[in-house]
Amino acid sequence: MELWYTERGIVPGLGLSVQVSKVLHEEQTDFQHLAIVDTPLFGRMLWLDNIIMTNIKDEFVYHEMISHVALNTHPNPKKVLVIGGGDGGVIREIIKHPSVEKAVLVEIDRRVVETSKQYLPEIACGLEDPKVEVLYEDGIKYVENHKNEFDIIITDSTDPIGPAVGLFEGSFYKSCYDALKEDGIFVAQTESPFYDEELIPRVQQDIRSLYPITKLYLAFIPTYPGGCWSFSMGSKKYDPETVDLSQKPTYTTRYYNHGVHKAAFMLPNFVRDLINK
Ligand code: AAT
Repeated sequence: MELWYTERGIVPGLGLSVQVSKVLHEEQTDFQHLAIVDTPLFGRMLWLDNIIMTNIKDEFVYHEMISHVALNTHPNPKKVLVIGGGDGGVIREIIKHPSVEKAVLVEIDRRVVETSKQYLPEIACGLEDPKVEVLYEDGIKYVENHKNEFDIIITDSTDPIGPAVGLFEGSFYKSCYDALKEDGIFVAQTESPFYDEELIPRVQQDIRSLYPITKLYLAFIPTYPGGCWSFSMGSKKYDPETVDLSQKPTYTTRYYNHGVHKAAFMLPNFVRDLINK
């Protein structure tokens, strides 16, 4: 008998099914349902509340693109904050940058970090680095209590349901703005431009009301609905499209390079229309 897991719910009317060869772990944490499964197509996968979070096969695209675009736009990022991202993939990319002295991960659900370390060491490997501090609390509260501290803030959050709803609200974006230094950069994963026509314009407007430079960029992520995924950026000083990347190394990346950095901001017309709404 074949076992299939289906992601459904974030896009009404759409199901995304993956064949599962083995269920390694399932539990109800204090915040969400967590599953680790092996699959023939994507290798090991992390699911939260029946939604695909990450997997061995395509995780590099998301984790590189949410991290390196901002880290290579800022001339000297030293202190970086990640909200969510308990699997550790974003942290692994951030600490590739030699300028980074400290990376703080604020994850609401301790069990995501613990199970990722146990079952997904390829992704979680950076979490033990001495530059990394892992805190278990609500990212919304954390940013409210920090001012003028970070060069970069990255929101690697679940979809806007459950504990992540507040991570897509104007008051959270304002707190992040205040937690950034005077030349800081904010990046968030902001869902599918094809399926989430309501969220992206709203987030763009919120960011535009705070930052002089507001951008949307895209990457191709096979296991997220639609395959085309968006990231929203607010920058106080540095423009990611005009930044000179020629002196920046590309580190050991499989998706990100300087051409992709610039190309990611070239938006199809239907996406341009969304951000100008
Ligand atoms: N690296 C890709 C994985 C994720 S998981 C996002 C994480 O955000 C989860 O571990 C969840 O527990 C955490 N989270 C949710 N709300 C909060 C909060 N308020 N404070 C801190 N952490 C939070 C992203 C997957 C994207 C899926 C797209 N379909």
